[in-house]
Amino acid sequence: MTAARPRVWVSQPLFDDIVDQLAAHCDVDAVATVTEHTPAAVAAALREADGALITLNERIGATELAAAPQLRAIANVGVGYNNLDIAALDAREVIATNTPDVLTETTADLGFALLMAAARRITESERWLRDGQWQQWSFSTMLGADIHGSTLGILGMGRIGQGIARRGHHGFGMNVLYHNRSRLPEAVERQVGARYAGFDELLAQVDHLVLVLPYSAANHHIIDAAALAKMKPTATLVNIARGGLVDELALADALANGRLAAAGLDVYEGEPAVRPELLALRNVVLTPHIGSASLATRRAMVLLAVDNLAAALGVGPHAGHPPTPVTARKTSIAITGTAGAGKTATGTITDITGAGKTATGVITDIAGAGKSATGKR
Ligand code: 8YV
Repeated sequence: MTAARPRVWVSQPLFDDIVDQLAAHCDVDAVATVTEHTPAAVAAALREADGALITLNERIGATELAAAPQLRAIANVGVGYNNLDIAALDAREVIATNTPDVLTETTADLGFALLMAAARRITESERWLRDGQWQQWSFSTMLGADIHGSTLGILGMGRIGQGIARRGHHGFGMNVLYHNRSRLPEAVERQVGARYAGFDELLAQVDHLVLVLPYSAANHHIIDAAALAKMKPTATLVNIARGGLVDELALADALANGRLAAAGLDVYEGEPAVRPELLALRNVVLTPHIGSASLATRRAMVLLAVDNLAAALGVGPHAGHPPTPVTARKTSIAITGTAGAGKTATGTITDITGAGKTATGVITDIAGAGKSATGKR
């Protein structure tokens, strides 16, 4: 039965004035200091919770769900949600939400900042200067690689990838190539000024490669020694997505041995721990997972997560309609397209957790006059 006031757990200190909005509808248990929660602590915190507002630090899978019988909603503060086992959440019909869109431009900015810092050796130069090594101006000090007019590669062409492409094409006159699971519509390619390339072509052609694809087990270490060997030795690699995409030891080896010129990393496989092999290198710029870390954007992320959580729990102004869900919770939907033979239809889903999205769904139970159905995104 639905509790009158849902109980929610907030896993980290966020912005109190925004999180406090939940208290209008929910009983809130908010963690007051930055905490590294063990899986057992997450499970314990969720034991009596109806919902949770969490960050990428907290992992939720079948074990945590088994300990959380009342749990109905997880609002992830972040666009990436590889900390969540979506299949396990779907199986329990727990709604999960993320925070896309609001962080797109800020994260694309950071990607470009890392690219420029790495290719033009900004942080390396600064360390050298502060160390008192600038004794005399010399023509060959800190020679780097150009950004303008070079070839930019983007692996993963979602919203942030497109933001990087726009910056590269329109701002720096770059020749932009991208590789993605699916090709963008030609009109979008034209708008962002990018051309589709195969994975190997992308690796071989580009002067700078930015990783912006979501992490999954299938693309673990997609940039490994073999991929790095296909890149130009003068190239720059930037990772603003997830650490697990890159074999960091292979990357450190390539950077140390002149097989790759430079790298800019915001994410790490074992973060917050950073491999000593990377820390020892002068030609890698390292930032502590700050892709979305502008004050305005982090506030917008928390606001969206709060809206999502309340809505998924059936309270607040968007009750029942979380703005940005990632799970395909079964619900009653209206298909405005045409239902075809075999109960398969393509249509616009107008009333599901992903409202307004166009979807292809397999209808499993037609409820009325070919218009209302139960289906899956
Ligand atoms: C977040 C991120 O700050 O959105 C993401 O996927 O990696 C960052 O922007 C982080 O997820 C906080 O939970």
